[in-house]
Amino acid sequence: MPLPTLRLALFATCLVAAPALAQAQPAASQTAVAPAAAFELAPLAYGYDGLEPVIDAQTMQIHHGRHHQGYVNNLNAAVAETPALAGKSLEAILAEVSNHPAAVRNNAGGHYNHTLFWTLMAPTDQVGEASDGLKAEIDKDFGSMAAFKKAFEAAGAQRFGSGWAWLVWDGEKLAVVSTPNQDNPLMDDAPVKGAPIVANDVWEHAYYLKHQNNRGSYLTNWWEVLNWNEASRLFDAARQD
Ligand code: MN3
Repeated sequence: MPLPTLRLALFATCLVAAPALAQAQPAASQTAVAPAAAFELAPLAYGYDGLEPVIDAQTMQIHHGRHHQGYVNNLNAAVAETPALAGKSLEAILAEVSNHPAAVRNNAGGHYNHTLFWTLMAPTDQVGEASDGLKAEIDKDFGSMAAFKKAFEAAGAQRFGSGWAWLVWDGEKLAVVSTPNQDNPLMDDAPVKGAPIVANDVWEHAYYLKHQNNRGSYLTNWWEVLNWNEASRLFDAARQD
């Protein structure tokens, strides 16, 4: 066999062998072919039992490992089917979400909201308290911390079915709002837009195992795990934008 032909034959052998190698190393193969912008589920900064007794470990495990993972998987599938979304950040997708199908809306919202939600909670001995700046703004816009909490709990309690309660900075003041399903204040068609400062998931899957049908019990106890350090950081960042 002339040398160039031999080289071609060897090259062809390598090509044929490549899929077998890939099968032998599925993890490496998946990494190599995954789209660069695929969204991923980040681990929690605390254990699944870290929010006990307010939120039980089994609820956290199912909520993070199954529900949130489901949003991530479905968002990646929706992005793969929508070339216009390729390479876009989550925030950029939310800012134009009214142009896209419900699968994009629900799963982009679900991924954003839950990613934020996990960071806005912490074990009770690590939650800190609202910064002086955030406290002053809450007093200014709601009258008192107690009045803010009451308004936030009411927004969560009045949301029928699934949805979220939010504290948002609209650029001039703080406001309490509620959104249905996985909608959020970053969406281009949100009735109230702004930077999320506090967010609470009020769908039953967030609390049902421990609090059953008593959403009010979940809402009033949830303050014990609200990560004020993170809420204060978000408020400072939003005011500087
Ligand atoms: Mn949820």
